[in-house]
Amino acid sequence: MPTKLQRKSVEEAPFLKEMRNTAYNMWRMGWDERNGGNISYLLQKEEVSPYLDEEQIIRSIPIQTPAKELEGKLFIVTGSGKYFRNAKKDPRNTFGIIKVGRNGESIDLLWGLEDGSLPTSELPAHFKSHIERRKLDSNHRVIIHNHATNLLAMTFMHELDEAKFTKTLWQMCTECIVVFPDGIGILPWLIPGTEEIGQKTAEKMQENRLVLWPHHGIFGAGTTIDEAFGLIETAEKAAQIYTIIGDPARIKQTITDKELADLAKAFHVQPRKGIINV
Ligand code: 2HA
Ligand code: ZN
Repeated sequence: MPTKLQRKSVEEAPFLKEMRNTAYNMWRMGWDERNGGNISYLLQKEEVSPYLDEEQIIRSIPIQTPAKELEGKLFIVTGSGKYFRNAKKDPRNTFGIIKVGRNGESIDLLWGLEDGSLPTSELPAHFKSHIERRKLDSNHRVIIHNHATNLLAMTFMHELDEAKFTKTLWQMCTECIVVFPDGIGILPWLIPGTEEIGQKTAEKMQENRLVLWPHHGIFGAGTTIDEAFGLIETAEKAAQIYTIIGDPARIKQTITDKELADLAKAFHVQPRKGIINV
């Protein structure tokens, strides 16, 4: 009989530390009041195997929206109703490590969510967005949703036209066009947690890694947590400048279209079409 593999405690896993820090930092930024926000992070089998046996299922959870493309994939996710304020002190209840079951019709819990809670209520938007982003980039791994304050405020003050919104953000900080040349997708107002908002978010993710939910929050995608967080952080900073300005009538000068085009060229990025007029 082979000796049973000695596995390490999940609490030592670098991916769990990253999730704890990220969720807690988002709360500190004021972007995740109460149980606001959610994160899902695709894990490689080699990352998980030192800590967990994929065959040891704690419970199986049916999902309304099959995600066949993700069958067998492992994720660490935030739980439904979880307060990110508690992410550091209570990881075993705040997070869950899940494996997507056969045909993507259920998920198997391997660790966490110890109080019997479910994965994030926004799982349809996360899973569908992962599927779309992975079609475009096989390194894609992370979806983050939060209620970034100034982006949310901007959805009351600014026209919800994607091209105009993107251009305003690009003009607020020089780095923006370099960080998100693909711009920002904007949905109409929709009920959160639904299949519909999940589907529409994922459709926007075919073009942009940032998707704005008016009067609610933002979704960001990335190959790493740093990248997805940094993307949201950069757009939120631009939105903060916009809200500090307060009234567009106060703007005396801005980054010109020619300067935006020069920036894109200097940093070798392809800006979304139809925004810069040069
Ligand atoms: O409560 O942010 O969109 C979690 C959410 C739902
Ligand atoms: Zn939300």
